[in-house]
Formats: sequence, C-alpha cells, structure tokens
Amino acid sequence: NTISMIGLGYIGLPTAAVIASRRKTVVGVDINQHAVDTINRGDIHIVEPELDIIVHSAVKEGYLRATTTPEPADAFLIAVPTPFKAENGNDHVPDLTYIESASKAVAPVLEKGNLVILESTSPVGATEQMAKWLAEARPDLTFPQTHGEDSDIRIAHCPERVLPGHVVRELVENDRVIGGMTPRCSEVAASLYRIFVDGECITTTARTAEMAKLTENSFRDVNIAFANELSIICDKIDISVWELIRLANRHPRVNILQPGPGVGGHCIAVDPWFIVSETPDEARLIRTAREVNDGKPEWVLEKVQQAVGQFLTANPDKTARDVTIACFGLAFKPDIDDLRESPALKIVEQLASYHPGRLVVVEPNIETLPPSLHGKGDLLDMSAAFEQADVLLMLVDHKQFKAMPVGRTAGKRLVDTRGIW
Ligand code: SAJ
Repeated sequence: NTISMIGLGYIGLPTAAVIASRRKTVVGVDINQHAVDTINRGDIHIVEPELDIIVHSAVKEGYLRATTTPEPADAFLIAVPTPFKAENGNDHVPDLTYIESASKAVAPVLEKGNLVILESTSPVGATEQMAKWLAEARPDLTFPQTHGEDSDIRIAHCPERVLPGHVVRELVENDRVIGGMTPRCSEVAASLYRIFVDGECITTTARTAEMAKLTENSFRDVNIAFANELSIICDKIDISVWELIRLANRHPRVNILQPGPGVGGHCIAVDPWFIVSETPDEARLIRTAREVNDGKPEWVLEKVQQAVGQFLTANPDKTARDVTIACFGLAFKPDIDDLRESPALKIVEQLASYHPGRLVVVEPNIETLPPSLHGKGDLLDMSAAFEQADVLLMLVDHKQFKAMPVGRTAGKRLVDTRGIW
C-alpha cells in the first residue's frame, strides 16, 4: 500500500517519515523543489529534533521518497498551510488556497477506493469544500457528499496536534481525532493512523474534528491571554505576577499559564480567528484573547521606553544615543530556532526602527541575525551582552538564559517578560 503525503513542511515531513519508519511506502509531494531534493538526499530542510535520523533511514531503506507532482496512491494525506487573509474589511478570513491547489493536484491521480485525509488545521466546513473540489475535478468518480457510504472515494479530516520541538514523539503518542465524512470514512482513516499512532484514534464527524482542533488552540490562546492580562494588571498595581501565579496555582483547581511578550507561531495566533471569522458575534472571548495577546508586544515596547527613560534620569549626562539595549531571545518560544511569527523578533525589529542607541541581541539558537535585523544590531554572547548593556530585555526563556548567572545589575534597567530575573 502506498501513502502519499501532500505538503512536506513541519507536519507533513515528520508524518511521512514516521509512517515510512513503519515500513510503509510513502511518496511525499511538495511544490518546493529544494525541499524535494533535500529529502531525496536523506536530509531535512526544517529543524526538528530526531527528524533527521528517521528521514535519513526512511529514504536510505527506500520507504520514503519525494517528488513535485502527485502519483497514484492508496491514501493521500494533505498537510498544507491554511493562513488567513484580509477580505471585505475583515482582516482574518481563512485562506484555503493551498488546500484548493492540493485538491486539484491530487484529483487527476485519484482512483476508486482511495482515501483522502485533510490534516491541515482548517475552518469548519473545509473538508466538505475539499470534497467538492475533488468531485468537480473528477465527475467520473463518486464522493461521500453525494453517495454516502457507497462512494468510490473516502474523505476525512484528521487534524495534526503535535508540539513543535516534540513532533516525532507526539506524532506517535498523542490521541487523534478522526472526522470522516461518513462513519466508514472515519473507520478507514482510523485504520491508517493505527499504523503509527500509539495513542487512541477517536472517530467523529469532519466538522466536529475541524472544530476540535480550533478549540484546542483557542483554549490555549485564551489561557495565555489571561496570564498576559494579569501581567499588565500586576505591573500597574506593583505586584509580581510570577509570584502571584505561583501562589494562585497552589489552588487544586487553578492552573494559570505563563505571561510573555505575546503569542507566536503559526497556529495559536491564527486558528482562533477561524472561529471568530465564522461566528463574529458569538466568539467574543476568543476574539478578545487574540487582541490581548497581539497587543502584548506594544506594551513591552512601552516598558522598554520607560526603562530607557529611567536610565537617562539616573544618568543625566547621557542621551538616548548612549543607551545600549540588549535583547535576550528572538525565537517564538523557548529552545527552538524558529523565528517565524515571533513576538520577540517583532519587538526587536520595532526597537531597531527607532532606538537611536546601540542594540545587541543574544539568541543562542541562531548563527546570524535574520535579514530584517542586518546592520541594525550585533549578535553577542550572553555575558558580553549583559556587561555592555544599560537596558536588558528578556524575551524568551531559553534554557541557557534560565541557567545564566545574573551578573552585576547595579545601574542597569531590566525588562523581564518571562520572569527569569
Ligand atoms: N506561550 C506563552 N505562555 C505559555 C505558553 C505559551 O506565552 O504559558 C506562548 C509561546 O511562547 C509561543 C506561543 O504561546 O509564542 C505558542 O506556543 P505553544 O508552545 O503554546 O504552542 P505551539 O504554537 O508551538 O503549538 C500549538 C500546540 N497546541 C496546543 O498546545 C493546544 C500544538 O499541540 C499544536 O499542534 C500546534 O499549536 C498546531 O500546530 O496547531
């Protein structure tokens, strides 16, 4: 049996490799020729612990190969991006373009008996829409929306829910929600996941599976927003939010998350909008949580301005040009090198655009500053940055920073968005 994985990114490639490691033939498809060539050499084009080893052996043993055009297979798994776009005055409308092109690419090679699974996080109704695109392209085949259990093609939604940095383990251990367009579609899809999933495979409808995924990430977003709002309240009334959360979490039914400089990544800051966009009048809390989290970088920048002001008051012979700011961390969360949609990066870019003095950056997970910061700051090691800076801005709780002995802070101003100092 051959399984085809459409989209070889952060989800598709690990999933393809894990299935291939169970000695199933997997053909990965991606429009990115560089990704395809890299994988066919047995290498990887993304950073994820343990992934290099399993891709390398899957390719070497002949169970995994990549190509740019789909080929016939028994099952197709689609893991392509679902960003949002601005449309008719609404800034956060789900953009299904990638699912549409993936459907159109797969349709010509579909055969009677095939299974098509959408793994991309999607707004409710996207699986039905994908089924429509497939049906339009292949009038010679029958689909669940018109032929129910008797259809030629089975279709299901099975959202990925792995945590970046732990993908290889979570792919196998996590339970999976499997939403078929019919009960039989669910069953066939579940039997595919049972090849490599040790967690439970729980079946439901496609729409419920879509909403389950959006709900999981919205739950986390709302909870992070609660922590972020608390941090702003506590700052105003001069209470340590870190101590406060530690104390409140001693209650057996309270479990508050950690505040930070905002919410990054491509999932938690995106998916809640899919609910808001569908039910704007009802999703009030979910929308507000997004706004609270998206507003946090701006608040951090105000805190940095205050710190610079305080430093200048204490050093009246200096001007803002003389103030060195050190920023600790650029990644979107601890212990990864992923800078995409990172609130830390956004904050440093903003600072670089108006701070007249020197800016230094510490990011142990990268070798060079990203292009947006070229020529605007220096990448230094922790102790040099600590020594040279007047204002210290902690943005990401990387393990190196947590282990860093706090040097002489006398005369320095600290803005700590992670509660390390
Ligand atoms: N964050 C905080 N405080 C916290 C926890 C997180 O500020 O207490 C911030 C992080 O710094 C980061 C952002 O939130 O900027 C998101 O990080 P994350 O670790 O919560 O989540 P992701 O985006 O890496 O992965 C999430 C996961 N979803 C849930 O935990 C519900 C993952 O399981 C999903 O598969 C993934 O989204 C996805 O692809 O949808």
